[in-house]
Amino acid sequence: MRFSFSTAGESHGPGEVTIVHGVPAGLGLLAEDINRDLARRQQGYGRGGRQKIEKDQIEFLGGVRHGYTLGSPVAMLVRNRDYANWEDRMNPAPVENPPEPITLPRPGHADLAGMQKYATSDLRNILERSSARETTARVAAGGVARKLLAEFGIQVSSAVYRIGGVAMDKEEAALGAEKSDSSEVRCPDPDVSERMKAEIQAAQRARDALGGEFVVVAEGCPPGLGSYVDWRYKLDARLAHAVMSINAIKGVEIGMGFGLAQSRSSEVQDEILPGQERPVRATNRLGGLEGGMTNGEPVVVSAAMKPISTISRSLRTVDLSTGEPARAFKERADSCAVPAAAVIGEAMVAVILAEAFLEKFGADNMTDIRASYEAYMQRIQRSFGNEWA
Ligand code: EPS
Repeated sequence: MRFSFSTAGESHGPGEVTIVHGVPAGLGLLAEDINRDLARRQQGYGRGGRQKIEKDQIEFLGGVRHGYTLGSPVAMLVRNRDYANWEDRMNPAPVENPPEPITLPRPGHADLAGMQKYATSDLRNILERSSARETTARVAAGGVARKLLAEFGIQVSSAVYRIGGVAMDKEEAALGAEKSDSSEVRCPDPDVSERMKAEIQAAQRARDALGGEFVVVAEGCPPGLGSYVDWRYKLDARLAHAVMSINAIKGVEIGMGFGLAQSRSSEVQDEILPGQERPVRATNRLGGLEGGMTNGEPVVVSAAMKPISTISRSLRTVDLSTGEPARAFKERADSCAVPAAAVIGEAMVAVILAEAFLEKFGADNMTDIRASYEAYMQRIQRSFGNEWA
């Protein structure tokens, strides 16, 4: 079965559920492997009060025995601690005194189109699932993917290079991505980090919110993940889909992305040089992807996140119970979640790379996958010729 995952759960409901399919048997997997990333997602300057309530940790419900995967679906649960405060409002069972419906949709959120689409007059029925709380479950899936990739020396990291008007060079941020865990805004440059924090403080004082840009880097990918032979296999397109699906993301770039459009071809293509083990590139402007396949250089994907749409300085809307002009619904919210989005970006990139890796080397168990991977790596090291015959 193809490596993939699905999630279930509402923001203030009992919990967030992840089921990961297509995980080979024999992969070492501990709750700590997943919890580390869940904790990284909860960090970041500019988060609201909710992160003080939650301490995300998974319980395995299936697919793992004595620290190793079984080849069956891996099911994980993160309980929402905040549910204790929302039991009446979010109880799966009918309650005696249901809360008043919320009828003031927020511009920029899923509220209005969601209410129209799902035929409800209470926008809580929409916001609970469209909330970015769901990304907890995605990061749990990313943790499984990351564990598989690490077995083959593939490491995924991220950095924030823009928050509002404060930015650093994207390439420099990508090179320093491994250092970004020590910054409260996931920015590898300490001076820029401080300026980003000040920018967030200024937005908070104005009762507003900020977006930004982050870059995800995957090092150690073998050449040939993904394929040009069919549009559905193209890895750049699959990465863009996965990263664009993260809440509030409005743009995705591969390598220099839109910047490539401004230059001549000779300034853009990554020239091929003889390497020690196999050919390498003089530069990596195309973000490690050519023809929809990895080329062995680091995979570099970046994304732009719009500012969060729940702000206490609320914007104009229409009260759907009266049709009259009104001010949008306000709820406790973050003022900046770009650092968290970067960790979620890592998870989505890891999931797509794991899917493509298993397409190439896939089997039911880690022993056979290792053999297939090693045979491929040996072949591309020793040969440039036609081996079809
Ligand atoms: C979110 C609103 C806030 C955020 C939430 C995403 O939730 P609450 O209304 O409970 O304060 O904290 O993010 C998380 C809970 C999380 O774990 O990231 C939204 O509307 O998207």
